[in-house]
Amino acid sequence: MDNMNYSRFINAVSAARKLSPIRVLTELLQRSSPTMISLAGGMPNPDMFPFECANFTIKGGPSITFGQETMKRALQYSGSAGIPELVSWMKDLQKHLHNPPTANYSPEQGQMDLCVTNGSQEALSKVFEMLVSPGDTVLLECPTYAGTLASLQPLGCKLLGITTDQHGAIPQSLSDTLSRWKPEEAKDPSSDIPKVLYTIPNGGNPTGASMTAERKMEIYQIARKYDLLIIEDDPYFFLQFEKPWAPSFLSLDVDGRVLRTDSFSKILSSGLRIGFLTGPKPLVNRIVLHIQCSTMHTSTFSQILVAELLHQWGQSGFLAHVDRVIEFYKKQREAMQTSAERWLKDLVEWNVPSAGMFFWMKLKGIPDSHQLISEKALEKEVLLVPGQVFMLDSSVPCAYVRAAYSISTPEQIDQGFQRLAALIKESI
Ligand code: 09M
Repeated sequence: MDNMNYSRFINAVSAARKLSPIRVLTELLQRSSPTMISLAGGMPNPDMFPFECANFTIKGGPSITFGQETMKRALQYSGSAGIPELVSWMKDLQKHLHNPPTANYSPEQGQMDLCVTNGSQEALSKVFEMLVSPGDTVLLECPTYAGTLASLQPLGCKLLGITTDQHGAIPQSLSDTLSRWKPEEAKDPSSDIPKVLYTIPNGGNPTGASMTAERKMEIYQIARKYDLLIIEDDPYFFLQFEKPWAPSFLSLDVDGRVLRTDSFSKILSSGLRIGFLTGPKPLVNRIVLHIQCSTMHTSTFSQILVAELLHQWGQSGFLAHVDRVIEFYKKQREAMQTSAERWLKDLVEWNVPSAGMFFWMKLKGIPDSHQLISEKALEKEVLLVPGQVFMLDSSVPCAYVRAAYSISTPEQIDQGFQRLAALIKESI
C-alpha cells in the first residue's frame, strides 16, 4: 500500500509554518539537568501569582486538590500539544474506543497522533486553515453546523453540499457529486478536485442524524477512490443513546486519511475548553505549529483539572460517567418527543434522534421559518434556531427549525412546543 502524500493537502500558509525557537528551548529546558542554571526561559515566576491552592468537590466522588506545586504548574505556560498526562490518557482512550489501524504505523505512514485543543472548535478552524486554499471545493453535509460554515466561508472556498436523511450523509449523493471529476485528477495538482470531506457522524448538528456503520464504510471507500481527507467532527459521540456505538471513521482508517475532533464540552464542561484532535502525525504536527503561534496551548489549569479527574476515574469511571450523562439526555429526548407528539403532530415533521441534543423540525405550510422564529416567536417567548443558519446558502428559504432538549426542563419543553404550535397555526 502506498503512503498518503500529505503534502498534497497542506496549503501554502500551513507549509510555511516553522517551529518556534523559543518553544524548542522551553521543551529542551524541561529535560535539562537539575544543576542547570537557566537564564533562557521567558516564563514568569509563578511565586508571584496570587492563587495558592484549591479544592474541587466532585459530584459523587473524592475531591481534587491543587496543592502549592500543582497550582504553580497549573498557572504556568505548558507545551503546545497538551500536558503529557492528558495526551497519553486520551490516546489510550482512543485506542480503547476506536482501535485505529494507524496506531502502530510509522510517522510517514500516518501514525495516529493526538493533541489537546481549546474545544473541538479550535481544532476544526485550524484544520480548515491548514487544508483549504481560496478557490478549493470542500464537501460537507447540508445542512451542517453553523460554526463550521463560519470557519470555512472566509477562506474563499466553494462549499458542495451532500444530501442527508435521518441517517446522515447519503453515500450515493457523495459519489454523484464527485462524478464530475475523475479519480485520477487527485494526482494532478492543477485539478480543482475536492480534497476534504467534513462530516458530523453522530447526533448531527442541526439534524440529530447518526450515520450507520454501512454508510461510513461506503463513504470511506469513496474517500479512498478520490483521495479525500475526512474531517470527522464528533462532539456527540459520547451522547449516543443506543449501544453498541457505531464504529467511527477513525476506526476504519487504514490509510491515515481521517482527522477526528473530540470534545469534552458535552460531558465534562464546555467552559473549560477541552477538545482533542486525533489524526495522522504529519497533519497533527502542522496544527501544533499553528497552536504554538496562536493560543500557545490550551489552558494548563483546565488540562490539569481534567487530567486529575480522569486519572482518578480511570477509563471505566469515565465511561460510567458518560452513561449517566446519556441517561439524562435520553430522558430529555423522550420528553421532547412526547411534547412534539402532543402539540406538533399535524404541523411539523421530524425524526427522533438517536444521539446528541437536537430535533430538526420541518414546519408544514411555512416555506421559510426565519421571520416566524426571529420575530413572532420572540414575542411569544419561545426561542428556536431558524434552519437557514445551517444552510450552505443562507439566502435560500428554509422551512426547518432546530430545537435543543439539553437545557430546558420537560415542563418548559412542553410549554415551548405549545407556544410554537400556536404560532404555526397563526401563520398558515
Ligand atoms: N450552539 C459544536 N455546537 C452549538 C454549539 C454553541 C454557544 C456550540 C459541532 O465546545 P466545542 O468547541 O468542542 O464545540 C464546537 C462544536 C463542534 N462541532 C458539531 C458542534 O455542535 C458545538 C456554543 C452557543 C450556541 C452553540 O448552538 O451548536
